[in-house]
Amino acid sequence: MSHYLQINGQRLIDSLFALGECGALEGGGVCRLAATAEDKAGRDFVVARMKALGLAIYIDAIGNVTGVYAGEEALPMVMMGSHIDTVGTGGLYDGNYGVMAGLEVIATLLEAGIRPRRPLAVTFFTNEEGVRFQPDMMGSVVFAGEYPLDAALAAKDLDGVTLDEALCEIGYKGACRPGDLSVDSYVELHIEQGPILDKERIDIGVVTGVQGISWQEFTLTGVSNHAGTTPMNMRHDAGLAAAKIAVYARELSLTLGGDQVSTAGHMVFKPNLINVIPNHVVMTVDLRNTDNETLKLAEQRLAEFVARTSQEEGVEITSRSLVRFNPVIFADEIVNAVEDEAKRQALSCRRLPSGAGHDAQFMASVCPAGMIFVPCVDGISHNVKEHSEAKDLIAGANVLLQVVLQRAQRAE
Ligand code: HGY
Ligand code: MN
Ligand code: MN
Repeated sequence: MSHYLQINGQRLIDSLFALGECGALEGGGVCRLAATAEDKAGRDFVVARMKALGLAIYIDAIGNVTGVYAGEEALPMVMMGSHIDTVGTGGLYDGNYGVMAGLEVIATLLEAGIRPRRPLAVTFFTNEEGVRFQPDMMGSVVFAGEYPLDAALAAKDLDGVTLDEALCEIGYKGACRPGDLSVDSYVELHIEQGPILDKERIDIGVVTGVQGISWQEFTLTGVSNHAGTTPMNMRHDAGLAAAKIAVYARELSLTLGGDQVSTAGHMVFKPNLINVIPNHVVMTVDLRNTDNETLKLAEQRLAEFVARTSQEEGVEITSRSLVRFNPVIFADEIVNAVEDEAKRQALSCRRLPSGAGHDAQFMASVCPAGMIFVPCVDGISHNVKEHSEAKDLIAGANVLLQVVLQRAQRAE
């Protein structure tokens, strides 16, 4: 009987639009940075939905929130989840979709009077995006015991506010110890955030793992001087040095090829004036690869280029690692279950790694974990134009429903 069970598609779509009201941007999109008032509004919205479903709610010391639908037996739970914080120019689906689809799965089971053997849970993790506080995937990396709670709570935003203060301010610094839940397996439903499924017209992405991520911050100090009177060979132009690093990062990825990608996403000049040679730049470089050895090679070559540039331009350059996560391979039992279920539902599917970081990459060290992707139009994400078709969102949620239900009926 449960194999013919389907989620309520319209209710899922409506819930995504309703959550999108929290931190809605003029003209579309969402800005719901971690532990801001907008994030609180989103958290309150989801917690209210969890309470309406009668879930037991656990909030831990890093602000992760888990709603649990009790099973027939007190066995380790099957967890669904993702995040509801967004980047500053976010869309309706990145993260939010996995959380709201998880609640929709539980609502569907409740309506059908189905209580699985194992408990089912939906979790949203704190600060997955890592935009306001670093590192990213902060809630899940702390939940997995791979990053110290105190260090995470001490992380400061650009205004010097700590995550600890921000969580207290929004009332989401919980009493539970992160990771204190007994989890059998974790399945995260997410939009692909890349172009492959959309371009190849494929319904379901069977995610094999997640790329390794290296985030570095560089601080460049040169000499500010007059833009008109300073001869070119007497300049110590921090802005030029930063631009050379950004261009080199791109060239490095093209040279290494394969899955290597690089992004210079943040660059702040001082004094940032049209007729003054910049003497101070803070910039970031995001390097990623599915292969750890190549990622290490990319980091090494970038470091060598930075040292050379510092020498050539007479600009002091210091670096700080903000994030360094190894690539992750998901558990065969979850990957195969996702693929089998997509095929059973006569959905086209293909295996692929995730280019974006996800909470699942840390849950993979807690229990067997995996992800289900659905297409997003033109592969656009981290952009207010992020969009996924309702039919794809509903198909993904129906695969999630069956995968987690099968896992939750297992005895051992
Ligand atoms: O950066 C990432 O890949 C994720 O969206 N935090
Ligand atoms: Mn995400
Ligand atoms: Mn994201």
